[in-house]
Amino acid sequence: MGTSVVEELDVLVVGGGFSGIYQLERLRSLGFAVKLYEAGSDAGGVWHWNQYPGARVDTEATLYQFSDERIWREWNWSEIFPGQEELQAYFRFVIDKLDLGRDIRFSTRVTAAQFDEQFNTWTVESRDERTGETFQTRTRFVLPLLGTGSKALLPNIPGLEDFQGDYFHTSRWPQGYDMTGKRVAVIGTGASGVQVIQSIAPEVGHLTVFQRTPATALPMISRKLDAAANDELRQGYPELFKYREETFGGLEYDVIFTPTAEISDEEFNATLEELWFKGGLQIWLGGYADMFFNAEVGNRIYAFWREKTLPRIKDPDLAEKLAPAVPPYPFGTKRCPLEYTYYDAFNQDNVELVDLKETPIEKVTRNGIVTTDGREHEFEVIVLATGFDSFTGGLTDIDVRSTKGESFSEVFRDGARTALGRATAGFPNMLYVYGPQSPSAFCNGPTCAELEGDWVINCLVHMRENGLTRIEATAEAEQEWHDHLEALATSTTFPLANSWYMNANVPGKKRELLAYPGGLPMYLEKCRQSVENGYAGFVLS
Ligand code: N01
Repeated sequence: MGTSVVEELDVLVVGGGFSGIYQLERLRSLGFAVKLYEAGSDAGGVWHWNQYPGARVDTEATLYQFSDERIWREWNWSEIFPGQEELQAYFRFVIDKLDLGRDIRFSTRVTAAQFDEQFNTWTVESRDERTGETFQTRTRFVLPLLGTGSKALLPNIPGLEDFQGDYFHTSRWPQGYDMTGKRVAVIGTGASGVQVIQSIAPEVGHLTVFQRTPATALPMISRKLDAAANDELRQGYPELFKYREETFGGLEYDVIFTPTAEISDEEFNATLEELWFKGGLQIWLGGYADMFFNAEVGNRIYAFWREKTLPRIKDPDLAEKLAPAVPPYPFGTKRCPLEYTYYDAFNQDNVELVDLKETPIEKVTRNGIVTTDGREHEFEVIVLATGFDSFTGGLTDIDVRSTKGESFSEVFRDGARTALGRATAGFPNMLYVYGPQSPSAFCNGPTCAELEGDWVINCLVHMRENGLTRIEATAEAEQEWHDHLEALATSTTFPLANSWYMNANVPGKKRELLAYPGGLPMYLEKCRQSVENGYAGFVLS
């Protein structure tokens, strides 16, 4: 770290998604010297990075927004599941309305950070992505608010770099890239892949989808919202913002706790039917909670899903690949993508499916992809919808050193370590929101950005009021939190699937559930208890 210090701060917020913007606004209004650095060139966090065709939020806009009345009083949504452009426009509106732009540095990537034990400050090194220049920031606190999807996961396929056509990850989509008439491959059928596939299928010349595990995609069922509909929704917002705290996923609906063993098949199916037609993620995060604890229940829901899905796919062989008779995993243990025309797209003559369970990819050549049956599939474009090194990838990407000189990769060697999902021992004055071992992937982003975020804000105010300059998680609290999560996780069906929730998507990464599976109310209660017990789990000095 040789460059000069250009900024002295109380708090450096890293990342311009919901969590970062919330912290910036609240901390600044409380008189902290705070700035936000964002590697992207524009607002929105994931909504800046994920500009692939068809990118669209899959929780309802009613709660996929800030609870700040100055914003929702004026902002009108055009539909209940808005698209990427609208979400990015929303972020720009928020930044302008709250005059946050003067404290945000876009195109600024934090690359390294070192803690100074003498002054209890971090020295952070950043790079201007446009000029390549580096500079340092000295700050009391660092909040790396990097979400779960900031580090793209590129598949380790031999020959990929030799491919003569274009290839890119869904979260690095070249702006305005024209696919018309091209021969395109999409690898991956998670939430991103499903959205890309259904969007580009009508315009590309030929599309080959490489599927490793079938998705259990659900109908999105959006609806347009005019001014009157927005006015009507606004009336309910204050109550919704309160209600979200009581729900498992921080949403406007909650899971159903009625034990499925106590209800008839008719009632079970009638409820599923109702949830299905409500659309979105309701059958999952608003469905029977039993599915998360009993694979049999998950399989019954899978059977319902399959019955709904099969009639959409004309070719029976293809139908069996996309919606197999034997559930590939208990329903609910992998994220359900939302779709409009995903399954219909496979009825088009120009769309083909390669089942990687039958014929895995062997290599990429200059011209395309070779599968183990010896076939070379020729392409002009390869889309990598292969997901993210979630939960910890954003942190391990930065060369942060603990007080013992260890990097995050070293500290997380045998699994992620945090107290309350809030901080890691050895990294004082570094606090997370929506990070590893918090509800994150199971919680609506804006909900957790605010409710978890309040813990951080209150803590920093408490420290300022009491003349405290250092907070650090204890190793004992980390162990306790780890054991608590593990006990919860082993009681659920999540470990039965190879999902990104389990880290199973990243070769060599410890297999463990890093999203808190106890639901938001239980998590918030743990956070409250920590505060009431004098920030139990943390040493403040
Ligand atoms: O990533 P994923 P995503 N060879 O990890 C496959 C959020 N999100 O970007 O299932 C071949 O879910 C992999 O196969 P498998 C949302 O939380 C939200 O789609 O591991 N295939 C899988 O099919 C979501 O859950 C929204 O066997 C490989 C796919 O690639 C999260 O982001 C929209 C492979 C990756 O799916 C991540 O979604 C989009 C390989 N080497 C995303 N490696 C909305 O709000 C991976 N795959 C709308």
